[in-house]
Amino acid sequence: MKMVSWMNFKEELKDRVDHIEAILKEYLPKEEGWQKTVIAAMNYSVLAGGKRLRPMLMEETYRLFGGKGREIEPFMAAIEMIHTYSLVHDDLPAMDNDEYRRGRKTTHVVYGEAMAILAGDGLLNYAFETAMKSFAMEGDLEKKARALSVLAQKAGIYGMIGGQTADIEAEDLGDQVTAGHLMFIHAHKTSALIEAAMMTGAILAGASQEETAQIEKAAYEIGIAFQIQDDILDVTSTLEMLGKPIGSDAKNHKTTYVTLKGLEESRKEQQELSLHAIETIRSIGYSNDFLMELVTSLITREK
Ligand code: GRG
Repeated sequence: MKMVSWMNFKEELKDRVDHIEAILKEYLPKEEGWQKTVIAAMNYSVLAGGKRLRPMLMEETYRLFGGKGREIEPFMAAIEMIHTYSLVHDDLPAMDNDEYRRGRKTTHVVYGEAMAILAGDGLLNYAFETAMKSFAMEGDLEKKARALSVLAQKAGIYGMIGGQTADIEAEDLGDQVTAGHLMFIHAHKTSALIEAAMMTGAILAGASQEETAQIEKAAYEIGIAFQIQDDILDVTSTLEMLGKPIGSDAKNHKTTYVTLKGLEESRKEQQELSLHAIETIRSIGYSNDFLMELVTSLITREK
C-alpha cells in the first residue's frame, strides 16, 4: 500500500517538474541580439535542471488556498531565476569556487567569470521583469503588488543576500562560529527564499494576513530542515548523486549543522522541524496532500 502511494508521489512529482520546466521555457529570454551571450549563459544555468522546489512550493501553496489562475506562473519563473542567480554567483571563484552544479560545469567555467557575473545580474533583474508580467494578467493587482514586495524583500539584504554575507564572514571564524550565527545564516540564506515562495503563493491565492504569517513560520522550518539535509548530504552523499562534489563545506572550512551538532542530532532536529511545519500547515485548515508529501520527502531526499 505504502509502495503504491510512494509511486504516485514520484509520478506526480515528475508531472509537476515537467510543468515548471515548460513555464520556465516560456518565460526565459530569447538568445538573440548583442546580448546573446549573457542570455545564453542565463538560460544554460536555469535549464541545467534542479529540483524546482521553490516554484513547486509556491504553486502548491497557491493551490492549498484555492488558487486556480495562471497569474502565479510568472512568479514561479521569477523565483527560480532568483534562486539560479544565487547559485551562479555562489559558485564563482570569489565565493565557493565550485566547478560543478546540477551535474554540469558551472556557468563561469563555461562562459568565463565576467559573463557569469552578468548572467547572475541578468537573472536577478529579469526575475522582476518576469514577475511583473503577471500585472497584465487576470487577478487582483493589490495581491500581486504585495507578493512582489515579499519576493523582493526575502531575496535582498534582509533575506538571502544578508544570509550569504553572514556565511562569507563565518568562513574566517572557523570553529568560533556560534549556533546563533549559523541559525542567522540558514534562516536567511536558505529559509528566506522558501518563505518567499510559499508566502507569494498564499498571498496570490487570497490568504489572510494571519494565514500568510502561519505559512511564513512553516516555510522557515521547512527551509531549516532542507538546509540541514544539505549539510548532511555534503558529508554522506556522492558526486554522482548530488551533481556536485561532496565535502564542499569542509573544503571551505564551513561550520554546518553537522559539524556543530553531529549527524544524529542534526537528523533528529530536522525531523522535528518538518513535522512541526506540517502540523502548522494542517492547522490552517485547508488540505493539499501533495504539499504534505513534498515537505516530508525533503528530509529524506538524496540530492
Ligand atoms: C550569492 C546572493 C548569493 C546567495 C547565495 C543559495 C545560496 C545563497 C548559496 C548556494 C549554496 C547553498 C548551499 C545555499 C543554501 C540553499 C540551498 C540548499 C541551495 C541549493 O538549492 P537546491 O538544493 O538546488 O534546491 P537545485 O539545484 O535543486 O535547485
